Amino acid sequence: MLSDIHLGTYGCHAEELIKYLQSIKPKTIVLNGDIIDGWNFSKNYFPPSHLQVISELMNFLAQGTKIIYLPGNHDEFARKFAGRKMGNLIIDNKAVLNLNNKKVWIFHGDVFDISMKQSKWLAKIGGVGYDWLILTNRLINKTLQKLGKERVSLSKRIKDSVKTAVKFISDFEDTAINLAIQQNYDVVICGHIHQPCDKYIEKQEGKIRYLNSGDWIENLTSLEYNDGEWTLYQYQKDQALHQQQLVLEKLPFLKNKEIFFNLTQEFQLQ
Ligand SMILES: [Mn+2]
Repeated sequence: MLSDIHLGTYGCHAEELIKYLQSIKPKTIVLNGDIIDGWNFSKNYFPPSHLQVISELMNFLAQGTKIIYLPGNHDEFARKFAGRKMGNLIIDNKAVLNLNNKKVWIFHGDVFDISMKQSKWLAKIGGVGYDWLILTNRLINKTLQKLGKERVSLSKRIKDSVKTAVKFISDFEDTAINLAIQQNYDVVICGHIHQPCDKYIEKQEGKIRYLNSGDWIENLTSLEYNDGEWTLYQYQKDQALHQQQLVLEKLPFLKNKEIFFNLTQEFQLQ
């Protein structure tokens, strides 16, 4: 189970992920959201290593691995295909699995994140960069001043939200845990908050195991299910894989010019 890969952003550790993907032989892969970062797609940053991650996933599909793709908020365009199946690929909003007589509930988790939904534009600006934000802020304030209105501070709002990040994480986990207990699940698995986790919680109302697959920007983690056991994989602790050489795809990725040539050569266009 992988989540929050954020292909198409500078932060994504695609090369490490390729090594990891080449080292595993899964029967099923759950992609739990924010796999491709659509918000940043317009920046046109998509290096060969990022393409190869998609290629590796396609190889898995071709070899018979089932992929359950649960889109997140950064790849929400794919949510339009929820409930669709294409060979071994399933796209949906959530997955409910029965593993070893345990009811497992899997979803990305941005559904809890109402504050971000309300200020999605603010989160997007945050992704573009702080400098740009300050410049925009200055411009807005100049305009506001001209109109005789009070100044606003967008950057402060973002800083404040960083301060509350710790609270945000525990709120997120609590919400997921309480809901999952209420709905009689044994295990609940999320992504979204980029905070890998594996913990058992016991409350009066019931008990639950909360898992989070982390991300491939900072933590480089995944969740593995083998012989009835969930474990948290951490690339940073995997010395064997660190030493392994990166095997890049034998097929060279085509430049735009070559793609155009291949496309047009039979048609004698010119
Ligand atoms: Mn997310």
